[in-house]
Amino acid sequence: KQSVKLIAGNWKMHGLTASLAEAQALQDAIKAQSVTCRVALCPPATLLDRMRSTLVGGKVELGGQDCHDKPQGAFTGSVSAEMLTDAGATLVILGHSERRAGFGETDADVAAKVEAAIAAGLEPIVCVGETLEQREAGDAVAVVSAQVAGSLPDSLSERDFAVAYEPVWAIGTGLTPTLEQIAEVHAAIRSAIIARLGQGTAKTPILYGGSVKPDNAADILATAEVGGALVGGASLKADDFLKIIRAA
Ligand code: G2H
Repeated sequence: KQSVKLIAGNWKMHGLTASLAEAQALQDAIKAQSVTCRVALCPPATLLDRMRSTLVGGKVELGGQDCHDKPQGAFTGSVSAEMLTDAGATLVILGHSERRAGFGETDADVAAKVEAAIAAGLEPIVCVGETLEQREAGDAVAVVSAQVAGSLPDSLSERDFAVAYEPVWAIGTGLTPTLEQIAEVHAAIRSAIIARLGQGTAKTPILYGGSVKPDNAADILATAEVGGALVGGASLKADDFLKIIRAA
């Protein structure tokens, strides 16, 4: 349904009150230039509400980085999708490899969180990606296709969402796949999304993530089936993130 590129910043566990100045600088720069892509920031949940107040009236969308699959309850330390919405988020990153690897999230867990997110009116960005071991074994396409099939619930077919291809070995390492490798996996992801949810998802954005920087963003964003970027480290400074946004 969408064709405008989405550039989303994933701040991970970085960001205190002082970081709101970076978000403000980003918004001011976007307003001053004619930026046509969608821009989102996904700060720690503690900053969402204040970031909403800081960025009022601008075009920067806000997202969470994870949510629980239940709307509320005795789940100490967790944040629900509805709480993210309440704090100003319209998107949520789900199934990031740091959640899959560090918190044991399975495809079924991710699918349940996606259900919770769409019930709360959030647009999920569902992350998939192979490890270096899987790539070297020639399994990248199979692994990623299986993650897509297992992480996208039926109820997404009528909803806006995005998939992000984030090869685990490219995250925070400065390494990136070749443009040919990105194109190959993005084509496979497109096929897997359509196989799972039908032709209505032929334009669902497939973002690339993993060491996207100002100097490689233009080439990556011009690659076939790359509908945007999920940016970690380079989204923390407004200047760097802006250069990536301008490349979209
Ligand atoms: C991948 C990415 C953002 P970075 O995790 O989700 O981080 O750009 O720092 O590799």
